[in-house]
Amino acid sequence: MANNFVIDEEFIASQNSLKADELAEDLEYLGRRLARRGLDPRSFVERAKSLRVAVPSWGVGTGGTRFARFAGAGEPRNVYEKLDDCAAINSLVRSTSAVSLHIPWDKPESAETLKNYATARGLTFDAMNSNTFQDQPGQAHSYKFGSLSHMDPATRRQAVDHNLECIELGKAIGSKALTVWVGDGSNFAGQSNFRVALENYLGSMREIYAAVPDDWKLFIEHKMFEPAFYSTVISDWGTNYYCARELGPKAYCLVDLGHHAPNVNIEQVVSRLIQFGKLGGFHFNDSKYGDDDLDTGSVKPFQLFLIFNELVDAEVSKVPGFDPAYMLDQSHNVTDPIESLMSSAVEVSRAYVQALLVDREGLAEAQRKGDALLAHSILKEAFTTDVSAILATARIELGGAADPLSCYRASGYRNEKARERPASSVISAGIV
Ligand code: PSV
Ligand code: MN
Repeated sequence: MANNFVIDEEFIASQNSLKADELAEDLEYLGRRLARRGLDPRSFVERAKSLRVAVPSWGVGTGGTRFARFAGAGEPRNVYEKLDDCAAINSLVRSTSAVSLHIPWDKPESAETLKNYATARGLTFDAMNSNTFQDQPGQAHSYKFGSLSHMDPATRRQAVDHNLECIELGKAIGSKALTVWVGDGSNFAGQSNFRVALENYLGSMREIYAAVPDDWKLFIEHKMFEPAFYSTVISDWGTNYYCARELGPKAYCLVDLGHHAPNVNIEQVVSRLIQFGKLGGFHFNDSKYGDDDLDTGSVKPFQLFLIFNELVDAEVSKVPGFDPAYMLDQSHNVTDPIESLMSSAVEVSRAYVQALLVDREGLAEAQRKGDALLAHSILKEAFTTDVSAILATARIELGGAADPLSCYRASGYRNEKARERPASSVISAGIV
């Protein structure tokens, strides 16, 4: 342990005491504001404490673009160091106790060792992610022209087997879901037969589905473009929904916020999937142009709020089977990934609590009367309420930081890791 610096609880508590007066003042003001509406901030603190969002193992390293990757100091060099960083994030924000792994990037030598390592740090494993969008050394068949939808049955077989391997590893480490995203598609009109490609994909997915344990979920990600730029096989939520329905009750649609055409009404997509009983979960991130993988809530916080407005609407309406999984999926090119993941997790909680503040009866009444502006202003009132004090209180009560960013910076964690983890000389590029 001497060579594995952690941000301990005593340090967090001492940092929190520096913020105590400020927080008490903010909470009192917010309490008075909410009391005018007959609301008690306490109940929102409890709700904030219950929200969980998983962090992606691949998000704790510095990301890159297809042009370059500018490595950061003290980056994790293996899955164990990634878990250390995930544990640091969770120690401060307390809403990210689950980690989503990507295989083979995170393939351990021993599943048991990995599981024990995570457990010792208060972490569990969220959805497993398979990777058939890259070739691995020594692989018999290339994914250059697709994987689960490939024209060659042997390539499809290999891609299916990889997913089965992910399920087996997931079972050993306590995961309960598999997320499948394929890069399959085409770059030229005529390159691929759309119908055949989807049939091939479904045939492969049926085999994967059959291996998914009954208490698991199978998440399917749609994505409009990239790396294929003319067409993708699972291009949109409609195709995704069709596939999830074809496969059966364990299959659900996963909405990655960056995977739609610009200006698509994602909150409505979310509502549709809720209504059709197929919303599996999210990969949260934000974007200006495409699948930018920017920090959640950094570009379009109102969109994030509107998505949570749909989620809370489903929660309070007790929609049967509604239980989406929340995950972050981001690429941090110019920030310390730990800082970005912490602030993104906080933004997810913020959107949730703001959505809880929506006067749902007032909204329904305004909708009945066709009062568009009143309906909109009810949403805006919730969205513009600063719930930071509720979020900070929830974190503190769970043992986390009043201000995760300042606490993290004061801890010197990154410098300690830079010392513990000398930079590797490997130059890597790529979206991940
Ligand atoms: C694809 O863009 C994606 O969103 C999928 O979730 C991948 O697994 C992930 O990014 C990692 O690059
Ligand atoms: Mn994703």
